[in-house]
Amino acid sequence: MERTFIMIKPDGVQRNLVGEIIKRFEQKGFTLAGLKLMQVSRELAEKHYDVHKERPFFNSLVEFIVSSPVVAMVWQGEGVVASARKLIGATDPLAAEPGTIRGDFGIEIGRNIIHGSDAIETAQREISLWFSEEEICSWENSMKPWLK
Ligand code: FUP
Repeated sequence: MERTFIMIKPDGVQRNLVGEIIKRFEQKGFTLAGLKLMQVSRELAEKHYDVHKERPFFNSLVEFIVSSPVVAMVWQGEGVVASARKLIGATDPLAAEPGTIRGDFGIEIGRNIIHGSDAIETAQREISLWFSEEEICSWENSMKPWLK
């Protein structure tokens, strides 16, 4: 079963967009497999954004992620990694299409509301970084036929 890691960033949580964002993933037909509100440690934020550690925005990005609670989630379903990226929209909210989460709710690249894994391998790395195995529900014996 394909899975992706989604994080509602501090701005999305503070702006009360948690329900709206979860609703969009639910309505699309994906299945929630893990969910927690958490205050992120600097160590976790730095590991998560390790790929950007040489970029000029790295420090401000880490500061932002640790500044206030985030909602970490695992969503699963057929094609969920690429589909979540479409639901989320372009990195820069001003460039993101209306109808996407960033296109509908954001303006600033440094306050772009939500993170979603960019590839299947990245999703696996991020899920194991943020969640223990016990925190993820498999749904194996409870799948309804209309959920993929
Ligand atoms: P995305 O995969 O769309 O979240 O985008 P990236 O992995 O390229 O960037 C990760 C985060 O770095 C973005 F969500 C916001 C931040 N960022 C900036 O603040 N400035 C930039 O120029 C690029 C990214």
